[in-house]
Amino acid sequence: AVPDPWWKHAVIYEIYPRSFGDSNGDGVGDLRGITQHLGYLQKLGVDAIWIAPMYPSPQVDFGYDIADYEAVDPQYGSLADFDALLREAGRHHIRVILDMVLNHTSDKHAWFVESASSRDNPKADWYVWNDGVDANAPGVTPFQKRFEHDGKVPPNNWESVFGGSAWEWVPARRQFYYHRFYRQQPDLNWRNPAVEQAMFGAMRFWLDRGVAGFRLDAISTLFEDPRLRNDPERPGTNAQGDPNLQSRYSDNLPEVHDVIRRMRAMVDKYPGNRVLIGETYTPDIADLDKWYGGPRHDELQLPMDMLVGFGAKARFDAGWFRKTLEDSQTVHGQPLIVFDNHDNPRSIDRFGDGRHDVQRAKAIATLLLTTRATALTYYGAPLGMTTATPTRKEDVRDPIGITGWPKEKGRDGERTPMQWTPGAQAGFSTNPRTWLPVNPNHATVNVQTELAEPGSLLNWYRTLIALRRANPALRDGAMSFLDRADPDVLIYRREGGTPVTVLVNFSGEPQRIKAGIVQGAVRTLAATDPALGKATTLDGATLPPYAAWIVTPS
Ligand code: TEU
Repeated sequence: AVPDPWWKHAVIYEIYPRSFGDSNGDGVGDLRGITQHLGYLQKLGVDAIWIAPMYPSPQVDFGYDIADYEAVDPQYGSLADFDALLREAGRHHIRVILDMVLNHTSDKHAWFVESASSRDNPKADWYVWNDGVDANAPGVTPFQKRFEHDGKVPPNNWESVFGGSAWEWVPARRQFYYHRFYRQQPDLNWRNPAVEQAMFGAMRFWLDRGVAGFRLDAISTLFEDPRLRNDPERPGTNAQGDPNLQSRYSDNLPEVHDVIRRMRAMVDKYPGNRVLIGETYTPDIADLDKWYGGPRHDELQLPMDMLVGFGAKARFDAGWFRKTLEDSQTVHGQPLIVFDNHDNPRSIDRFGDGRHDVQRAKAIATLLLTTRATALTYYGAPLGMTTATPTRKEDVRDPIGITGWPKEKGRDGERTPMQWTPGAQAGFSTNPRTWLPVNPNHATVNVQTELAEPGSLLNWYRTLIALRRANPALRDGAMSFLDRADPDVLIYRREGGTPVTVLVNFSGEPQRIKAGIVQGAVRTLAATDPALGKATTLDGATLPPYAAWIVTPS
């Protein structure tokens, strides 16, 4: 039989390269800093790292504004450093996944500089240009009028995800260009086949070097509504309300799926099961399923399921997780679940109550690593690093926080330096001036201290990852929920030669397990409370507050 592709069982670890390890003492993380810490990642049990963009960039959006897709930003190192990282990662049995930003480039990319220079240059049609409309034309909204230039306003009311109009005026062309994100991130025109060719070429550049695949940034918004219809206006604001719900007419258009199918065919020509992961914030599971290609299954292998961990109603609740995890099993492919990334406050804070945060984080880790899903984690999450949101405007680095202060404080809080030791700069850098301040809680929340504490969150992650690797049911088995009405305790069974049952108490009270849920004698594979390990049956056993318990028939 053909063995399952590696990504089906993987633990994937997102690295924000500015914040992981600083090898040259400039206060900013770099590629060698990642290479130096591969031993730690191997010990944790990570199968692959996804590195957020490390290409040359003006760093307006910290790398998500790319100025050259086929090189490394000098502040992160060189192409030789990248090749060394790839080689060393291989020695540690860790694959490397890169971030690919296809929706837009930096406004400093040579393509855009050329495109913006005139209406008739060779790249004139590589971005989304528009003449705009007369400021006095019928139907022009007050929002559009705020962006008037020489009697022209943007062609519609579309808003940038990061605020303001999504259209920016360029005097040299006397036209507007479209930017879904910052104005320094002009959208590429994917209706021009030359754009697809160039971007696929960039992907091949890295595939040829040996990367294991890509995480596709903002993939649902490659195409815009050709009719440029206005988004619905909301009183007091312009069109959009929810930054994670894409604009009404320009999200998930059929054209993007054609691109992905061609991309998948290209990637599949490479040996070694290269993988396409999508940043797919979707409103519901049916929408998510489209990203797999539905029953044809010819698009992304791993679109991210953002519903379990980031859904609008996500809360620390057995019912919420039972419902969304059950939904995640209905897609035409392997689910990929995620609780943490570089765009959202850390899950330990979102799901914590301020008093039992580490216990609750262990429950979340249990879901991440023992349900039937590929697991995506984020640097610092296994330590319980917390969100350190700036409290003063002058400390903010993320432009969202700079322009939106004090309403928006930006994403710096979830991007602070990795906490390796209790020492200076948490062992991240020798330079006291790190690009974001080191969280003072590194005195206790750090790799060195937690490795030495048997009950630490980090050691719970290590236990779960090791178990997931070694146990066929946890690695691969089908999942079904037991006692589906219980409001406090989540119980699920993973099938296999020897089945495994996982129990998680989501309440702050002890919970007695109902008789007959799991019959027969059991043996503990792992438990957050060592006392549970002594039990030989689940009948009548009691789960302490927030406990997680993993058993198998004895
Ligand atoms: O994010 C895309 C995205 O959907 C954002 O709107 C995200 O929801 C927002 O950052 C939350 O505050 C990706 C990257 O993950 C993000 O870091 C980039 O800023 C963005 O694309 C533009 O490239």
